[in-house]
Amino acid sequence: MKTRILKILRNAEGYVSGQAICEQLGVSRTAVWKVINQLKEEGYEFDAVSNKGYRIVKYPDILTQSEIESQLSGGEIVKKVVYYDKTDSTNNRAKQAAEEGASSGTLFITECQTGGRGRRGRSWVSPQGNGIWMTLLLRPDIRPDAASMLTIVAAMAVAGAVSGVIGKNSGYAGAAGLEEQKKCLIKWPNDIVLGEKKICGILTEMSAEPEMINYVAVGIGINVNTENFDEAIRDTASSIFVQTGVRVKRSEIVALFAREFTRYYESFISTGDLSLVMDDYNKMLINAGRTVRIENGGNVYTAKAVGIDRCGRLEVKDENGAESKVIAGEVSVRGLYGYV
Ligand code: BTX
Repeated sequence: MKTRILKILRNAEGYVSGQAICEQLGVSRTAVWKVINQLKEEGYEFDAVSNKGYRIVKYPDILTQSEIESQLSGGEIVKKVVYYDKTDSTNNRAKQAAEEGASSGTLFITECQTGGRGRRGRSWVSPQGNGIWMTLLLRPDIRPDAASMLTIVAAMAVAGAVSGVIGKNSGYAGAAGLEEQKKCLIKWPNDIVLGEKKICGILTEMSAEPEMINYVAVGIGINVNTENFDEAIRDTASSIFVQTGVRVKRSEIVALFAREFTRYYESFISTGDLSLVMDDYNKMLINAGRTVRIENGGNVYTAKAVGIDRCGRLEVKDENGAESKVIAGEVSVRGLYGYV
């Protein structure tokens, strides 16, 4: 009921009377009043005027189930949000819930991870209060070898959502003389970069039979309002706030991510590959047209990145114009002089 009341208030043009909420939801005045008090405790601020009703004047920067679900339309792939104040890793929560039968479209999200994981055993720094640490559980009807493309789909959705939210919020940031809006780009295959620094990483894990996927857990970590980074990652890591000077509400990014993900995911599922979305991806690809250094085991070479193909492989051209394709997971791609 909290989500439904929040949604009514959020979508209202002006004030909404307690009576109108009661009638719409078929609940008592006391029940509404209780929820409003709970929301106040969570940090929502109301303007309450007699004869008119309630209006939310300030939203807290929180990631609770009702804060996020009240911003979804119902048409998204994300159907349900499970929130934790703190957990070891949302990928662990998603995988455990998946084993216990949780449905596709459940999003696990937390304020703080104590054991955030990156790829290949690396760790992911996930402090309290300023980032988005979330995992989307999916049960797609695709071949297991196509699952890695979901990482590409998720990367596009994050880049689209971050660009969208910065764009929306920098309207007034621009007026305050802050830095111009920056576009969020992707470093192949799945690092999201802003101002050439990494603001997001994606860890996709899967449980499958030879011919069938049980589930995929797409874990996404986004540095949103982080101001300081550990010494070890300071050179490459950044946040939306550091890069743009704009503080955005994290739940807005999650809600827009859910919409963007749905759009790209549906295209992906309809063909089983990236043919309908690769042009969009290549427009967001920071490596495109740049020389990259490719490390494949002991074999290190440089080549110019062109773009991805419909399977998500990176097409590169060496100095003699010879083309080849790089497969994610086997190689490391860096810029010639640094991270990109
Ligand atoms: P990755 O292997 O590409 O990146 C890990 C590397 O990135 C680390 O070794 C470190 O150098 C750097 N790094 C660590 N923390 C951060 C950070 N906060 N910002 C920028 N750089 C950092 C990327 O792996 C996959 C990350 C997925 C994280 C999500 S969070 C929700 C979900 N739960 C979970 O445990 N992991 C995923």
